[in-house]
Amino acid sequence: MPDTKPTLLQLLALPKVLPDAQQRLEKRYHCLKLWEADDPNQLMRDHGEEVEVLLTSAFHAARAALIDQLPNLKAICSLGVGYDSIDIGHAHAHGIQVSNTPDVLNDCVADLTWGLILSTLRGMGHAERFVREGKWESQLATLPLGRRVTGKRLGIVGLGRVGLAVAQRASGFEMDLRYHNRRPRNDVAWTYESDLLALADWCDILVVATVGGPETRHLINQRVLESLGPEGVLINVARGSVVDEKALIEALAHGTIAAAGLDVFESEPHVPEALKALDNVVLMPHIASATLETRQAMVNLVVENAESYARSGKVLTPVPQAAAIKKPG
Ligand code: 8YV
Repeated sequence: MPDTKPTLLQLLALPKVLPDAQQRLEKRYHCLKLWEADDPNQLMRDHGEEVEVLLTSAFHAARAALIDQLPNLKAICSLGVGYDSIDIGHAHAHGIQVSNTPDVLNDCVADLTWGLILSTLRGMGHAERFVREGKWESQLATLPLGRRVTGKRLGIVGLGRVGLAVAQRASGFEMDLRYHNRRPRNDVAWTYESDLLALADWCDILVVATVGGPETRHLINQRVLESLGPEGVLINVARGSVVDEKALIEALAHGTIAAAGLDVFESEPHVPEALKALDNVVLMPHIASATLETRQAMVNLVVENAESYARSGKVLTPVPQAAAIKKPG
């Protein structure tokens, strides 16, 4: 019997956290595995026209040039909540549905954010290296004191799903909290600050949890860092592009701000040597959602989106159309 299943182009192997995830895809689709092809370009030329669904991730992207190689594409299913690497406007303009994996990672990203807050203020990374390097016995007096976490003022840039989960965890630390968004939320009691510079000036710890993409590029610039000030701490779990990395390195090196905790970088996986050389920054390899439970939920949701499209012609968790018309600035 001929294979009448629709064709799904997979840009990545699904993380091996759910044993039946790939089988579930193959039950519904004829799967083209781009990473296994000897000549990926040839595969695209030979089979591009057949592809109805594209499975990608926040890392593997789906730019306009790729979308244009797939003239019969109807749906993009992306693993990850961020869609800044997907040309949403282009996809929607061509009637292509786009789905991401929202919500299932909020808790783990928020947990890691607090891990970064704690390890940055308490100097835990530095102290851990100190023990491993055998310095405890002889050089304890040289270990700098950390900063108290409890009772600090917390500013959140981007009180979306992740920002909210970060905020909810602040009460245990008796923190006063304000946030900056494109517009105030009417479902929270925290103070809205329409002026990002004023928020940075007010807070001790500035957490960046906003979306990536052109509209937030270098939102955290030299002026924001100056407002945060020499006692201030920056935490970024959003996208590297949101922070002007050059300005941040300068600010950390010259004491314009006290410290930073970063899970994301401008040119991942490249981390500038100048950042690695600084002791007042905690560096993580983009692991905020990297727990077994959350990755299982993310893989399950990306497969559910593909299954839902095969069943009903509709993805389950679409990226809203409005995401395409956000204006820069
Ligand atoms: C993942 C992320 O590491 O969801 C996102 O947008 O940045 C991370 O949770 C990544 O998406 C894995 O594909």
